[in-house]
Amino acid sequence: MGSAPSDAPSDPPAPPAAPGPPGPYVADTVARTAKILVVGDFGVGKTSFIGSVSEIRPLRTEEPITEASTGVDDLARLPGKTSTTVAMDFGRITLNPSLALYLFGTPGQRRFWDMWAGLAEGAVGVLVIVDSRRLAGGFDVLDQVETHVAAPFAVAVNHFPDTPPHPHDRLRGALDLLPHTPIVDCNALDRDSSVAALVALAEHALTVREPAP
Ligand SMILES: Nc1nc2c(ncn2[C@@H]2O[C@H](COP(=O)(O)OP(=O)(O)OP(=O)(O)O)[C@@H](O)[C@H]2O)c(=O)[nH]1
Ligand SMILES: [Mg+2]
Repeated sequence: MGSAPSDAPSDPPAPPAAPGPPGPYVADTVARTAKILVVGDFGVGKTSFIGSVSEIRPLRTEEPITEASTGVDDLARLPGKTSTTVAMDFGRITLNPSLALYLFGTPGQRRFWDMWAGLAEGAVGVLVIVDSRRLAGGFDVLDQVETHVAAPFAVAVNHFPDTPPHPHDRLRGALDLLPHTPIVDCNALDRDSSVAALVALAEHALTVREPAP
């Protein structure tokens, strides 16, 4: 006749799951999570940055660049760029066994900058990425962040191969940054340097929230 029901008392217990690399679920050791906003001008490397650090397959909203971009978005230094973020990027990184960061990336085209304030809701820190070849674009981005986002920020200079490194004191002056605002160099395509930028931001955000006695 029929076979025994699968939940019969004689069924052996399932073996424990083998430990492995971070999967889709947050590790049991994680006690705190924090939301981080990743912002920057058009094509500075936000999507690349989140893609290189995320331990889960990042959520992307890439669409082909259309003629509406002509004369508006600076594609001169981005010959291989054929798509752009139209809503957001999302990724996750477990920074240490007890802390995971949720990364929300903004769209870079200026007609989408109104979305930033909504995406920033609940963020504890903002990573402002600037393109080492187009520093001037960072000025408007910082203005937008200071006006519409109430969270501490750090600046990550995404270093493209055809530019010399910028001394941080000159950069601080050029972008009119406060003395305590962290500046870090990174390569958005390189995981280690991108993680280092997030660590600098996390440390800064914690210092601002919990100032030393
Ligand atoms: N060589 C080099 N190329 C980079 C680096 N970061 C990004 N790129 C390239 O620059 C282009 C733009 O990168 P994206 O990550 O799409 O930039 P984005 O800021 O997300 O762009 P939008 O969403 O359109 O604003 C891509 O072709 C990347 O491969 C970098 O550090 N070095
Ligand atoms: Mg993007």
